[in-house]
Amino acid sequence: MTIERTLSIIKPDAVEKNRIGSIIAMIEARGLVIKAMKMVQLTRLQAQCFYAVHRERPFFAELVNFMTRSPIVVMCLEGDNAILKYRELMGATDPKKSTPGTIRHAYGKDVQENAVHGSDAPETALFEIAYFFPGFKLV
Ligand code: FUP
Repeated sequence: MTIERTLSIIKPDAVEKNRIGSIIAMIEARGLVIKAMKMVQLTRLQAQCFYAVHRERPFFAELVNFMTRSPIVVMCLEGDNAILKYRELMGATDPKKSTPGTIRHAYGKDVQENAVHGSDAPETALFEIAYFFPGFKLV
């Protein structure tokens, strides 16, 4: 058993579609436990800093516009192998290539409006959890 924590975001598109509860139900059904949660609307600066790793990518400006257009729900999830388990539950970045049963297959539209975010590695999870929940126990 490797108990991990990971950061999950329900993105603006899914919040606008009133899917917060449906997505949380999928997360809980997968055995992941919500250890912290809040609903916030990101400023442009907050979105730019969170996605700083993508700042040179051609889609960066659009991504910041999208992530700031409506509130998001941010959660710290915990469970055995939580990082990979949640990535599998999210499905492929492009919802059209995602597997049935995944969150992005159910609620995503395209590579930008893909309903959810999840940390992709232990170091990323540490940074992302601390970014949204400063002072929170990280592991
Ligand atoms: P993922 O880890 O599955 O969220 O996907 P990536 O790390 O490849 O992409 C990071 C973010 O950039 C995702 F939220 C989706 C977004 N993105 C775009 O907005 N446009 C693109 O063409 C590709 C990715």
